[in-house]
Amino acid sequence: MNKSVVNYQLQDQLGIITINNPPVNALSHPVRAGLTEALEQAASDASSAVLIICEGRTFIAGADITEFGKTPQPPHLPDVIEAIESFSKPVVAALHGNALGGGLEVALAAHYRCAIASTKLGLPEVKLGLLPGAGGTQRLPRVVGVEAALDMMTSGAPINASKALDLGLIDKVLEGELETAAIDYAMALIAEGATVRPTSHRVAAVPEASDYYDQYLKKIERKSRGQIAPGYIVELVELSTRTDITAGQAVERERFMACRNSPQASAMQHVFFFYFATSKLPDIPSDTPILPVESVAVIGAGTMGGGIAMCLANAGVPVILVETKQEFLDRGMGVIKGNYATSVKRGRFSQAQADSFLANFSGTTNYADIANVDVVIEAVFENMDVKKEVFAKLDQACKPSCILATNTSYLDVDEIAGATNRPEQVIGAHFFSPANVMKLLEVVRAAKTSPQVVQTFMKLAKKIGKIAVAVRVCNGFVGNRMLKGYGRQAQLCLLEGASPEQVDSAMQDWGMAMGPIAVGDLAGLDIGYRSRRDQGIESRSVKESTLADTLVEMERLGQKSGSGYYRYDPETRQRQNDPAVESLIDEVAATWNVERRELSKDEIVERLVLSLINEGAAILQEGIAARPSDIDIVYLNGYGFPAWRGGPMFYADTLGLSVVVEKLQALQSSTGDACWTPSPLLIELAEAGKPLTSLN
Ligand code: 3H9
Repeated sequence: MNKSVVNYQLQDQLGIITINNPPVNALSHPVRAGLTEALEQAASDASSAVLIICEGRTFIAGADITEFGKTPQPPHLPDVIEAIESFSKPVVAALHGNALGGGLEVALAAHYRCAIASTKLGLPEVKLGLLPGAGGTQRLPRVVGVEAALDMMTSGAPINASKALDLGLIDKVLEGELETAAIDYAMALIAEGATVRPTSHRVAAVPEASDYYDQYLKKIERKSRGQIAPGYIVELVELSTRTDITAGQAVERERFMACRNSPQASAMQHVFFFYFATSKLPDIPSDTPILPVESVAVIGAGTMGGGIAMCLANAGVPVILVETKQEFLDRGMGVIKGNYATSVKRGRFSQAQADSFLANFSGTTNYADIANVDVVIEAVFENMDVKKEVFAKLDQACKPSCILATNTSYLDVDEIAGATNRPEQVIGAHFFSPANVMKLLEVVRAAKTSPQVVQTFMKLAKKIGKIAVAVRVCNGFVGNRMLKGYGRQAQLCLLEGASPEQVDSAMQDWGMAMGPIAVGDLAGLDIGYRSRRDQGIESRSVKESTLADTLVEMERLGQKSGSGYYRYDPETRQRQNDPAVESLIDEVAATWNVERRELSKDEIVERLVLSLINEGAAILQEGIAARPSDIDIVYLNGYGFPAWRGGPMFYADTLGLSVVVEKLQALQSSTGDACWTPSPLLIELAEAGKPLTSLN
């Protein structure tokens, strides 16, 4: 047996199998081999039961992603899992950290399961374009029932230990230190004379409604649009209720292989693999010392500031909220308290947790009170003069080692840093709204930001649960800069003949979470309107923003005012097409001498997606993003790009860069629009026959 990754010892009557395969005890080949050998040893010794437990920060977090795409070496995971389930003595799995994917499948084959309270349990394979391939689709419904199994597997979202206990996924929540509590539990089972309890012998109840599975597919239609794995999962769960595990697993294997060999799985695994790379910056050594962050001040208690403060407080970081007047502070705190109350009502947090988060808040209207904080995150109005004034004051008020971060979605962070005497301590932080929900964070490295400050902020971002992508300064950074061209094409498609509904459904059917026109209505059309005026662009002076300017001036601001590009039902908020907008589009098109015509779905998709790709390539060439995968991570986590297409840069490779260049050139010659000039990087790579992902 490979002693270093799997160890076996007999302690009293208990055989203890300990897995130690940092960082996340993934089921690499030596772990599978070690587990098999340990079971063989336990089969013939004096043990009465076996405990499977992990060292380090987590139980098994799944199959080993570094083995993806390689020829699997025996023993294969389904065989190891079968050996656990058919073991002649009771097997107990003790979980902590994350029991995910193959890890939870191992636990499902054990006869008894216990977990410490902070454990997360899940089958996230669907996020990798896969389905649980080691019996999970057949065992989970037998343990938790059809509905909960479907929810867990089609969403990929983990559940916590208390929910797992309610569902019967674990038998006990352990208190105290993991190993001691797990051994006590296993010894108690031995003392009770507990017997083996193979999961495969259990039967999942058949749902009463005859159209149950059709209804379920309908329910998940929007979230799983375009993906193949969720449909297979539903089919396999249904199978688990009417067949034995051997037959069920045979079909599971076939479906797993179909998923594994699909382009979707390659795309999603590409994203997954490079997701871990985003926190590693090519030019900053990973051992760069980081600065201590014991407390943070957030300037501005509005929607953004409040959301950012909640992320910090939830991660246990004391936060001082700073406002100009007590009444603004009170209002901000009121909203925060309301948000926590809603979360408690929805079961996201317990009252005790919410209370402990709230205890991390304090407030002030006096900058002198933040003299000793380690980090300040400014979240005031998006206006350069206001921000510069705040930064000059912060520079005076805060200790020299304090990091000063500005939350901005497009402003020049170098200019803001220039308002201080410590530009090396200034960094940008583009949070996405709502900040306490959205995971993406663009960390903007200004010209003089020190590596230590960048590293510290990236670590802080991870601590507060963000997916942080480091970017450089330019208007709109990565995400919004690319969005500008994408949004422009959407507007031009409207003028040239498409309706809002046609543009939105083309993009949604292609896989985007929402169409661009509906996103505009959701965000509020006044935001773009204000930003254009801030940039000195006169209302209705630009072809592609004339329609939006006109709508705002008609007080059609989007969902919040009940109408924008669409009308919204005041009760249901359901959107309806509005003939008045159709006529308005005709008028605007006539003003700009645009002849309206029929646009196909394909044309709409091609123009919008190609504009993302071309701008993304320009961003790479300018060094605004360090890697193509960073751009993909931004688009998947902040802009609703379909994960199964891998992100705009990965998708460009699947089209082939020479095809991309040809299409751009064709658009350029048919429209004469400079936006279609192919980025030199695309031409260079296409000529060399290399994909964008070769730059990762
Ligand atoms: C599966 O199981 C399929 C089966 O059904 C098929 C059966 C046939 N393997 O995120 P972190 C590394 S599919 C290898 O910063 P955290 C990661 O690269 C799999 N390595 O930590 C990083 O390395 P480094 C289903 C892995 O504490 C380090 O761990 N499983 C794996 O914030 C730390 O990562 C999943 O989808 C892996 N599977 O979060 C779980 N996972 O330090 C995926 C991580 O060198 N993993 N690493 O950069 C996660 O969600 C998070 O990593 C986890 C820990 C929540 C576990």
